[in-house]
This record gives sequence, C-alpha cells and structure tokens, in this order.
Amino acid sequence: MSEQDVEAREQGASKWSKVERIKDASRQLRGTIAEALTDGTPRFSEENVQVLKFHGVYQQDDRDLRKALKQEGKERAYRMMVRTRIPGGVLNADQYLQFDRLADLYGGGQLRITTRQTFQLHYILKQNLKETIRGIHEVLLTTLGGCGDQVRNTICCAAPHSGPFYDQVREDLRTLVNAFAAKTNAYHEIWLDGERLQLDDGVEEEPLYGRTYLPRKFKIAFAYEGDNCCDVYSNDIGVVAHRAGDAVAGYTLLVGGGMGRTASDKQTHPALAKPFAFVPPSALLDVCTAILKVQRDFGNRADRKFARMKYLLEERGLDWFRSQVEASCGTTLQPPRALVWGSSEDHLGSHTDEAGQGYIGIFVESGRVRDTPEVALKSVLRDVVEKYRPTVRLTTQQNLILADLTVDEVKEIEQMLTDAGVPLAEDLAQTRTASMACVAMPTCGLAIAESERVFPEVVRAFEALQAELGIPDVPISLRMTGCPNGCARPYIAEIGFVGRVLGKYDIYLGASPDGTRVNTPFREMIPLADLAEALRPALTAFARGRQEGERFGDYVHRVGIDALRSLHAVRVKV
Ligand code: SRM
Ligand code: SF4
Repeated sequence: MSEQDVEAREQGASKWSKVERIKDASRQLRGTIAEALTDGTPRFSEENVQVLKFHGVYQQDDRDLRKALKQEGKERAYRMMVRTRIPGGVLNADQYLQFDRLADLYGGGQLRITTRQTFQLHYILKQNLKETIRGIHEVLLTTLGGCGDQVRNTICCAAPHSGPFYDQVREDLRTLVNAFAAKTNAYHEIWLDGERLQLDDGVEEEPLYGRTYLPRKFKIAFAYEGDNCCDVYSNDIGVVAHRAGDAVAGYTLLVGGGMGRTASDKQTHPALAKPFAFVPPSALLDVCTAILKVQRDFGNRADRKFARMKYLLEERGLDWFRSQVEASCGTTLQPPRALVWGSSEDHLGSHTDEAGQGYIGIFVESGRVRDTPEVALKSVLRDVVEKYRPTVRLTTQQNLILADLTVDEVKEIEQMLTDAGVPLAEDLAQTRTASMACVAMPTCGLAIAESERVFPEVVRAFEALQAELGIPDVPISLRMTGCPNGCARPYIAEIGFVGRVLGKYDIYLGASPDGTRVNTPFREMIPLADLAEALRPALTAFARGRQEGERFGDYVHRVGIDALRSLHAVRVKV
C-alpha cells in the first residue's frame, strides 16, 4: 500500500462499522465466549454472537414459537446453528457417521446439506454447543471458518473423477484452504480446552487476516473446465482448472462474484465474477493471497452492505484491481483463457465404469437429511454408510454422492434406497433435481418469507404445469429464497423466486442454464399459491416457440423479458 493508502485506511478506521469494532476488540476471536458457555443462560451477548460466527456458530431462535412465547411473556427459544467447513464436500465414512450421531444427540435428528457443500446442524442448545463442536473435531473436521469475515468453505465440483489432473486440482484446493484458514488459537482454547495464550507476548496469530479479518465473507470455488455444477461465477474468486493432457495447465481466475442484495437499497445487486487472469499452478496461491490482501486493505469497512469484493471492483475498476494484485505478488498477470461450459448439472444417478467401479448421486430435497413417515432417508444413509463405507461427497446443489463403490454395491444400495422410500434421481423430473431452496423459516433470522418448507409444493405445481404443456422432460432450474440475500443462488436460476414479504415473492427469469448470465425481474409480489400459474403464459409461449433443445432461460433471453411480460398483460385483460 502506498503511504496515501495507509493514511486513508487509518482515517477509515474512524468510520468502521459496529462489527469491525467488535472484531477488533475480540482478541482474535476470543470475545468472552469461553466465560459465556458456563454462565447458565440460553443465549450469548450481541458481541459474542458476532464473534461466534467466525467459529461457525449462529445464534438463532425457533421463529415458529416466537409469538406464543412473547404472549406468555417468555424469552425466545434460542438455538444454535453450527456450520462445518468441509473443503470440496468430501467426507470419509466415519466422519459422515459422526454427523449422523451428533444430529441425533443434539441437532433435532436432522442434517442440512448446504449450497456450499457442507453440513449444518440446527436446533443446538447452548449447553450442548461445546460437545457438538468437540464431536466434529474428533473426526478431524472444524467449524472454524464456517461463517464470519474470512474465507468460507472452499467448494469444488463433487464428481468423484479420478486421475492425476483431478488429484492435482484437489491438492491445490487443499493448499489454499490451509493457507487461508484462520490461525487463531482461540478455537482450541474455547472449544477444546486448549492452553490459553498470553496475547501480549508478541505472537502474531493472524499473519494474513490481522486483528479485523476481512471486511466481509469471502468465497472461493474450484471448477473443472467445462463443468459449472458449482456456480463458479457466484464466488469472490472462481478458480477454473484447465487441462494439459493428464496435468493441470493452469487456472483461469474469475473475481468479484456475489449474489446478495439488500431489498431496501437499489444499489446492491447480484454480480457474476469477471474473468481476471490465467495463472500456472505454481502461482495460484500467491495470486489468490494477493487478491485477498487487496480486499482486506481496500474493501469497505464502514458499510457492510457494500463490503463484498464485487463492490470494490465496481468502485475502482478491474484495471486498478489488477495493478494492485500485480504489485502485491510481484508478477505480471497473463490474460484469462476463454471459458466454454458444457454442463452445470449435478452429478446425480448411478454411474459405473468398465473397471467395475461406481458411484451414486442421491437427490436430497433442499438438502434436508432426516426421516419422515414416508421416507427414511437419514436411517438408510446411515445403514448404507455403515455397511459399504463409501466416500461421501456433498454437492453444491445440496445433494449427496456415495463414491468408491463396486458395481454390485451400487445396485444393492439402489435397492436399499428404494426400500426406504428414497426415489432414485433417474426416476424424478429433471426440473425437480435441478432446483434448490434456501433454509429460511423457522431458523433463519433474516427470512421474510418461507422457502424450504413450501418449495416442494411449488415445484410439484410447476412440474404439473410442464406436463400439461407437453414439456415434462425439459429441465428448468427453479430456485427459491426467503429473502433477497440469495443463499440458493436464485439470480442464476432460469426461474428465481425471491421472498418479498410473508407469503409473496418476486419472480426472476432468464439466467442461462450454464450459470453465466443473471436473470431479470419479471413479476413482483406474487402470492405463494399463484407462483406456478403466474408462469403459465411464459411457459406456454416457450412450449410452443422453443427451438430444438432450447432451455427456458435461453428462450427468455432470446425473446426478451418485455415480450413475456406483455403476454401476461394480454392474458390478464382477457
Ligand atoms: Fe447464506 C446469511 C444460509 C449460502 C448469501 N445464510 C445467511 C444466514 C447465516 C442468515 C444469517 O446471517 O443470520 C442463513 C442461515 C439460515 C439457517 O437457518 O441455516 C444462511 N447460506 C445459507 C445456506 C445454509 C443456504 C442453504 O439453503 O444451503 C448456505 C450455507 C452455505 C455454506 O455452507 O457456507 C448459504 N449464502 C449462501 C450463498 C450461496 C453460495 O455461497 O454459493 C449466498 C450467495 C452468494 C454470496 O455470498 O454472495 C449467500 N447468506 C448470504 C447473505 C448475503 C451476502 C451478501 O453479500 O449480501 C447473507 C446475509 C449476510 O451475510 O449479511 C447470508
Ligand atoms: Fe435466510 Fe435469506 Fe439466506 Fe434464505 S436467502 S437462508 S431467508 S438469509
């Protein structure tokens, strides 16, 4: 940083947001969490709530109970959500079984696969928090970095491809994960009863993050050239691996993606990451570190609505950003390579190869792993994992892959799933398997509308409409969120439903199926029960006018959103 920049940053500190001040005073994420764990209350203070996020813990309350408890003059029903960091979503059988067990012990008997291919446990009482985190640590996983203003869970295509190219990409992913993990001893001290450090002994606990970490959350995704199943453009850094025979030729880096919007501020918006540079594998760590440092030093710490790196890039421009990164890592960057995408589908269904190996990708509706009277998903997964000990891979579309199986094992598992009432992905409409909903009610404190709990009805109504219009087999990605934050990435769905108020949604149409174009607002404030019908005119026009093989998102883009809006107006007049 130049002297002027340093000065500007120091002056900026006087305008820091409240969260910045809390981080600064937290003594590298200690706060007073250790003391609060034994204070006998069901909740944490506001300061500790902010610091806890860095440890992968959110304080929530059961929103279904709020009103009744208030009427009875009682406190909210506080529960904690614990989010793990599972790089690339890969778990061994013991790790999976530990989550299954912890869910039964403390998490209401359910697990939630997230859109960043990790597990969340909900409904954890404060008194069980330490045991839960220790249980996760026992199987060599951590919750540190599950949330907070640091690098979050780094995601990657979950397909269990093998060979030197894939091995190297995964190795490079691990290198980044290790380099960007918070180094504070606070985690050990608080959760694992580690020895307490004297903080005045001059030890720099966080050489990269410093006292105040990053201005905001920071997300990194790895994709294999041609396969955008993980929505690589929605991340702060997208790392796209190019092949050279069996080796990695290098990576095209994309920068500045992010989905979040704030309903009350029209200047906030979703953005796709922009092509930035091509780097050889040997330079990946240095260049990504330099990008992080630029965001660390210049990102907005006064207003969290504009603190993601996408806004820094917009404010200063890509050329300025590049020159800062080059100065930081002392390299002249090469231009990015052109990217061509073949598929963005999740890796569902059964796959076997000639060598007798196979895997099975299981569709998990909204990522919720639990037993219901009709479908014993959680139990059958536990039985399967105990019996066959597969590698378990969580996907970024909230699904789950069981890998490293023989062909016979794949067949036996299919039978076990069917017996437990779990449909095989091949037997479901592709629209259903291409769709996602965020958690929302009753745990998400930011939800303004339902999402996961109502989404199955919406998808089924939409499937019925597709069947009626004679296009049941055309996959259309539907994504719903309970607020504009975009946790299920609704702005890169062919059809996005975004909660506006309780019971009403804005509809967005026309993202490209390969995740390279955001969608456009189509209609506002549509009641939940009318969502499928609100799309009838547009879908009818698509069924009649689509070109061979054309997907709905591309059709909307071709004919234009205004043409589809006017179709709706005509229909209403009639
Ligand atoms: Fe998210 C906040 C759930 C992926 C953008 N997200 C939240 C919180 C923690 C609410 C809160 O702050 O109190 C939600 C907890 C709900 C609950 O009860 O579990 C929540 N986000 C989720 C998950 C579980 C959704 C899901 O259904 O799977 C995903 C967990 C991912 C993980 O394992 O780390 C999840 N969130 C995302 C994504 C998608 C992605 O990363 O690919 C996005 C959009 C991409 C992005 O970051 O731009 C996303 N979540 C947000 C935002 C808006 C950020 C912004 O830049 O404006 C918030 C609110 C915030 O940070 O202030 C948020
Ligand atoms: Fe909660 Fe909104 Fe994220 Fe849904 S999109 S989980 S409602 S923050």
